[in-house]
Amino acid sequence: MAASEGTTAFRTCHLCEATCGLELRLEGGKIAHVRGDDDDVFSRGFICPKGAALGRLEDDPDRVRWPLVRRGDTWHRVSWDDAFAEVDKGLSPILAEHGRDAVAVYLGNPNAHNLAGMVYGRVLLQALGSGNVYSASTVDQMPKQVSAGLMFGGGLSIPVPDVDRTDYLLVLGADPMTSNGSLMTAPDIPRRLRALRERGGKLVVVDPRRSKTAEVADEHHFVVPGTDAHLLFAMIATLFDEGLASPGPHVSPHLRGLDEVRALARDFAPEVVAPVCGIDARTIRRLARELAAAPSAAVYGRIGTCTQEHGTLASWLVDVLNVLTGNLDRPGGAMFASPAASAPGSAAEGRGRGVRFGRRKSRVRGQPERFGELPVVCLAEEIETPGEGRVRALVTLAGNPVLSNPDSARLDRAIASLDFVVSVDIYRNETTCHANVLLPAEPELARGHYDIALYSLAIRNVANYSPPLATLGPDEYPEWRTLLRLAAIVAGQGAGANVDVLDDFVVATLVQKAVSRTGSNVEGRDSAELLQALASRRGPERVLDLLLRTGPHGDAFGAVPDGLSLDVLLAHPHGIDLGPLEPRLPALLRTPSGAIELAPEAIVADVERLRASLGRRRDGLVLVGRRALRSNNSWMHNLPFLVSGRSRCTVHVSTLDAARLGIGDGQSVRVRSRTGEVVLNAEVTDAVMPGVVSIPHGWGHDAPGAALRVAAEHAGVNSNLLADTELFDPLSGNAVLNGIPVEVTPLGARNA
Ligand SMILES: Nc1nc2c(c(=O)[nH]1)N[C@H]1C(S)=C(S)[C@@H](COP(=O)(O)OP(=O)(O)OC[C@H]3O[C@@H](n4cnc5c(=O)[nH]c(N)nc54)[C@H](O)[C@@H]3O)O[C@H]1N2
Ligand SMILES: Nc1nc2c(c(=O)[nH]1)N[C@H]1C(S)=C(S)[C@@H](COP(=O)(O)OP(=O)(O)OC[C@H]3O[C@@H](n4cnc5c(=O)[nH]c(N)nc54)[C@H](O)[C@@H]3O)O[C@H]1N2
Ligand code: SF4
Ligand SMILES: [Mo]
Repeated sequence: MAASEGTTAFRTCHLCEATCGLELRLEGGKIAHVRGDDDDVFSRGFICPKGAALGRLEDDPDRVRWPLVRRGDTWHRVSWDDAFAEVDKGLSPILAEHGRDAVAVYLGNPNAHNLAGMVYGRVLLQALGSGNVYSASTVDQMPKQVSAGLMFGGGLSIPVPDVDRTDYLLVLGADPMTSNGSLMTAPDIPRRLRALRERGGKLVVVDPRRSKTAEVADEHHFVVPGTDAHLLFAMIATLFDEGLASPGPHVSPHLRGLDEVRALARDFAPEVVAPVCGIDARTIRRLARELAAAPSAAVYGRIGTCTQEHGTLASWLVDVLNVLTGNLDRPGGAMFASPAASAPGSAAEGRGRGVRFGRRKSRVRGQPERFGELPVVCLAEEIETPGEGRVRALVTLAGNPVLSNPDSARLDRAIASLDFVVSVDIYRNETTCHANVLLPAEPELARGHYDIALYSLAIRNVANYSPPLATLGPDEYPEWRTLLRLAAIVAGQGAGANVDVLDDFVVATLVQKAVSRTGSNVEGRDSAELLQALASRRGPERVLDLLLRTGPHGDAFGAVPDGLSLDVLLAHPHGIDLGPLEPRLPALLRTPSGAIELAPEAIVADVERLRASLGRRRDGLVLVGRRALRSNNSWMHNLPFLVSGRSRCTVHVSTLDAARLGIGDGQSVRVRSRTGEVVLNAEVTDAVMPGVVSIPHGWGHDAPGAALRVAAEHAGVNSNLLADTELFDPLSGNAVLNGIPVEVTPLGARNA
């Protein structure tokens, strides 16, 4: 249903994980005004400045509107057919001569917010068959995926805090008041946190910065970056010491490894941990007791607990604490969503193959693959190091690794040295300026939207589909078709393959899987009948319809009369609320044992590293990040509406350190790490812990080849010049982006 002039339409915001409903005023095919949709079943009118900027993002004159081919430093507009022919010419000889691994792929964050990326990104990866798959996951949540995978058997079996019903929320390393939540889809976090406190609940934040979330909390504790695992272990030790560890009748029968955790925790007594993490032993004990005593409680960790040297251990201990306080999988605790669009249940409910890592290893460093991808800390060396299997070409899909990945100066040089780069992106930015061929996505309004990924991490079960509100212009080509054409090219079918045939094949394969899976709601059905029922659609919508209908709330193609389908969602433009989260154990488990693995072997083996760090005291400064409400990683800095005002790309220095180093507020300073240095202005503040400095990521928009006029005027510096590919969490391969040793020098000071 295309909207006509001067109409109101509703659409889920795709810009962050909160999935807010937007009410759009459309005029002349453009977004004239955006406000929060009061009737959205999930967000009830909430909106943030990014959502409000959706129209400006669509109309940004710097957005890439047609395919571009680069020859040297000049860019040429070409037709779509010529662009794909160019890709074929670039990639096919490399594949033929050097094999599949010679072409790497980097998937950026917006793929998780985009139907095309969710459905067809995987098809492209399969067609390519390269071992060199990288994504923003290893500068983000990989530690949580690894810990959840080992504990529950699935990399997306991640418990989310039941914010609306909990009595006690302990937040570590997350600032949802700014980020609007992550691995926790919960639109309007400000209201939800307010409601928590109004019903007598308590909010405690552990963060080396007094974040926006810390400001609205009952309690905030500074923590030394990278020591959350120590702190959590000490809380666990307290629970055991005081006889408070009590997983509850619902979870206890499905638990393995409790005694092992008890034994491991012995080395982490609060008194031992206190000087390491910077939180005194009495407070640690009290927090543990409060968690145990609360009628319901949830522990939640995010970027700060993931992108650090003990990321997997910290992510694991968050859920161990949820288990030990009886809060896993119960209302008000940490629960699992039941997403409407998901693959049908596996054969033996409550048991599975679990997760296995390291089926292949990176060529240079021998880093194991996890969930089919290698850590981005390995990407530059795989490009630079000569020999069999070297990466010679790169496909970037909605990613900006030159700003978002560690040691970015080196990565920038490495990408520039490649034989061929093709990028699918909406901007010519710091990364995509290296592309030989740059393929734009269609305008957001010209495509449908459904958050397949984010609803699997939502604090309520919700389903909301947004149909396209505009038709494609003559130069516009849908991203899903682009992904399939790239898949055809790397599969050796040439630039002119018939995408519709490929798409039919993709759907037929998925249908076949659904009907042959034991326990699915269409088990044993005739796949031709199902395909027929889906036949009125194609592309992502057809796949979505299938996932909805075979999902846990689905209509099973008629077998469940009130069940969901895409048609049902179309009749509900404000979404369908499927209710609060419900307990899902033990059916959700996919571990080989059929139990929750509280002490997985790989994780237990890494505890030794944590124990060894107990004696360590940092003397110098360490760098952490931060986000700002009006930013979205690296890519929304080209909208005046979002970047106006004071520069946000400053380094926060504590009052104590500033006095010691002779740094004044607003003074220019140099921040140096092992890998690089940046020069920027200091903000002297009590909101950051002594010993810690903070710089936001996603800035540094001064690349000569980029075409971001507004961002270039607000360039800032790239904090990832300071991040080090040698610093990573060994269990997940995730980069350490918080807790990087740095030196800070006021500029002009005589003694550096
Ligand atoms: N130091 C430090 N570094 C960090 C972080 C940190 O906290 N500190 N955070 C990390 C995290 S959590 C993440 S997720 C990563 C993000 O890392 P990346 O995903 O590599 O970077 P983004 O800045 O999200 O870039 C997204 C790209 O997608 C493009 N894009 C937007 N919409 C579309 C679309 O619809 N289609 C296509 N094809 N392209 C689109 C944008 O133009 C942009 O180029 O950064 C990480 N880097
Ligand atoms: N406005 C805005 N919203 C966003 C994004 C954005 O760029 N801007 N990015 C989106 C993306 S991709 C993601 S992944 C999410 C991230 O969502 P969040 O995790 O909520 O993001 P941050 O605001 O970076 O919060 C991380 C916090 O961890 C703290 N921290 C750093 N090191 C440590 C540590 O060692 N221990 C502890 N306990 N805390 C530490 C930092 O000070 C910071 O306050 O946000 C999403 N939403
Ligand atoms: S909070 Fe996220 S989903 Fe909601 S309007 Fe802002 S950017 Fe969009
Ligand atoms: Mo992220």
